Amino acid sequence: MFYHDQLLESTPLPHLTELPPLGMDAASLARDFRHYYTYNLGRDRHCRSVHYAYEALSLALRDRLMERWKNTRYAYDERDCRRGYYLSLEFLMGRSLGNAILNLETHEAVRQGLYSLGLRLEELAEAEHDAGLGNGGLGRLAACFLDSCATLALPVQGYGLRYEYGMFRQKIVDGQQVEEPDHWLRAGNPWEIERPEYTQRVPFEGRSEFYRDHAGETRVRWVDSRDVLAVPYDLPIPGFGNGTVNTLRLWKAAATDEFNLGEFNAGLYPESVAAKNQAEHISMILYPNDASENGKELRLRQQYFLASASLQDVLARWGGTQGEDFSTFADKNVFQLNDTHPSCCVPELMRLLIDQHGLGWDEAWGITTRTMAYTNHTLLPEALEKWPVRLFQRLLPRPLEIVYEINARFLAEVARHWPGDTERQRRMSIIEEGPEPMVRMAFLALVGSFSVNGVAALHSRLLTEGLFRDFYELWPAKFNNKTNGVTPRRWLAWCNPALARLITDTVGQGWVADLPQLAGLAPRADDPEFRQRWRGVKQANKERLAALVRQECEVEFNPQALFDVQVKRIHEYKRQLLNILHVIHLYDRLKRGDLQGWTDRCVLIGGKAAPGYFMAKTIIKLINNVAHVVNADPEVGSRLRVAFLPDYRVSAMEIIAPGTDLSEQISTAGKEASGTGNMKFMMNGAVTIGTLDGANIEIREEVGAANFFLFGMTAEEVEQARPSYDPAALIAGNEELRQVMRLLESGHFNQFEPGIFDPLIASLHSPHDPWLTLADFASYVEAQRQAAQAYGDQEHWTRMSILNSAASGRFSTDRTMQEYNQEIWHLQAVPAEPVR
Ligand code: 26Q
Repeated sequence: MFYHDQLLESTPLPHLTELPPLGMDAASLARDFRHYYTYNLGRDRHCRSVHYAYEALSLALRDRLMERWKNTRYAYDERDCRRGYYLSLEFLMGRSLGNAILNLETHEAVRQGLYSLGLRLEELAEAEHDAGLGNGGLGRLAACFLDSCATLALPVQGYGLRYEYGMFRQKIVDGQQVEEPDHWLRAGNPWEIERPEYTQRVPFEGRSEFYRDHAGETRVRWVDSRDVLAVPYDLPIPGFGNGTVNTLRLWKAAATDEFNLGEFNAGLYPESVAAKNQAEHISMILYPNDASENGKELRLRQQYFLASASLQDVLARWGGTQGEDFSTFADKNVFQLNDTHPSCCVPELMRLLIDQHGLGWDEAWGITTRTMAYTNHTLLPEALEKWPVRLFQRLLPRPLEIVYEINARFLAEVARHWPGDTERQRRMSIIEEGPEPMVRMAFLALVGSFSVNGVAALHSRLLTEGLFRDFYELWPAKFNNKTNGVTPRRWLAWCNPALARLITDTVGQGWVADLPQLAGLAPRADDPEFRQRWRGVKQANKERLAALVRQECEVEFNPQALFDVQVKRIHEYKRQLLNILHVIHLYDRLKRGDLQGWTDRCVLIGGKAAPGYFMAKTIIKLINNVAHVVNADPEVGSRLRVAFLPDYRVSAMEIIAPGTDLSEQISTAGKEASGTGNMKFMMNGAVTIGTLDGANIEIREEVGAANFFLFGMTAEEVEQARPSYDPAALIAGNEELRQVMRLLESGHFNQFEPGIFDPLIASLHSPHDPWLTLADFASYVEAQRQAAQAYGDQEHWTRMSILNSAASGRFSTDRTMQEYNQEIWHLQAVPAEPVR
């Protein structure tokens, strides 16, 4: 019995929750602000902490969201519409205040209301701690998807975990990454609503047993399990200007009462509290690894916890209206799995339907494979999730039985399709045989889904040719592409208000919810007066970025110089190392006095390394050491500046993207599934220097080859070159590269730290370097030369900048979500009642 289980004795009157709409004007907002500040937070004019002002404003705005939230729920319920669920272990939401203001279209009223109180919105907005519940691309994509679904009025709900600790905070100490815990909830979170009345119960461990039910049927149940409670916290997801507010439901793990009672009464108080802790650990921390974390029990617990709690939640709602009739369940529900992380959903939906609701295998399998859809985000073999069968067996005995049964039936189908081809059965089996048998989660997701998609055209094609080739031959119609995007609300309208104003003055305001309208900017690229205004905006944004760099890195960036930026997770395949080799080359040129066609340049690199990823951490150290040497050299002066920005995160990108001239997208071709930072930069008028990888290819197609600095091998060339890759010959054949390697190997950047860069040097020399870093050096340097030259002609550069922004219309997640909806989900938009 919980406190929320006790019900009112009488049925409340309908008007219990009937209220007049809240005012959206400055005076109403200021009044509610004062109300919250005074009565709810208990602060007065003596309190100078900006946090409480932020909180009071957030609560006032949350009220405005709340009435739209309720209307949206009612609209969905009344229409009894088909619904989508986006399941993800990560939602990298960043800050919510600005997003709420933008999407409620109440910026001006808020600004004025605060002004009447002597407060400044920017200052309050910056007091909000980022919700860093994700590693990088995959997590941020989930957040952008939710924004677009709400804007399109699609009935889509997010399901995730409410990590107590988000992505670690990165400090740089002596040039090295130091991780600090991100206790983001310490100051409370005004954006979440706890809903304990929808708590679910998730089993672990124990065993399964047969029994006979009332009708004499043999059935299976999971017994002696150790259960953990899943308590939901809901976050509002406002659409842009349309009155829709969707939901992101995040689960927190809590111990059941048994933990508190059983052992406690037996006099085992410490043991009882320890068990309680173990249960609550499940939602304690986000794994900070953006390639898979192999074999970590807690991670598998998290994944199953999300899958089970979310599916039970959906089934409970279903039961509330349909009882035990599942005949239309698959017509009314669709689950999109964000990579394999939630792929326990496949056996879990089977288990719930069969064990809890008494369906037969075939009916349950029909429902599962008509409701599950899987998105793949990587081709890197080391990032493909596999779990030891032994661990699966101990933690999830009943789901494992179901996985075995799914596999047996699937392999029978393979055998029918390719009679006698046992090699193919071995290759395609969900269970990888060997000394330590493994569950292949990608195959599990694929077999259990009706749709499998990659995240950019190249990536989707490579999936069907490589990793999933056998499956593509078996089920070609399952495979499709959905090129990623980013939300133009956060990534242009909010983060770049000056450019947004200029764009609206030029093409009208429709672009915010219809990004292809940016194409209307293109003709203006030839207008010198327009170019001057565009340049003025970029200049101001570069000053804002320079201020951030000054504050965080203590490095002075000259806003007249070319701002050359690479921000993303640190990974060998993303080749931050290639970037820094180019920086060393520029430094070498300056030392040699080679100033021919020189363009002053400020290089900014930022990103987090997984705490256990030694090479990535060494790359961070090298960037910092090179920055130190270059910035301190009087011969270099202001011609070249280098900075490593600590703690790269969503709110930092909101300042970085608008202030960037040149966007570095330089991964080894065939390795970056899509990339989404590339799109944020493009939208904000940066020009890309990049390889033919991921969505870069589509970016270049949209903007035209003349407005993109292309270099490097294609994905096919990379695979052809691999066997004969010869770094020694590349070094010997390129004087500039020889000088760079000489400087690096002489210890010039580690004078008092002998040998620390040896592992990086060795990887560059290795013929087995998986990323073929040196193969693209010459063409990279050449493309950089062209970029520098282009920047030297400011009229020409500004033209390219405008054309990039103008051509970015395709990279809105509004387009991406429309494609998911038309080709996978088939949901009807349900416009919300306007709040009058
Ligand atoms: C898996 C198992 C255990 C622990 C951690 C993980 C894990 C966590 C995060 C594995 C992978 C990730 C994140 C992957 C990711 O961000 N991929 C990126 O997804 C973007 C959105 O589709 C693409 O644009 C990027 O190209 C891709 O690298």
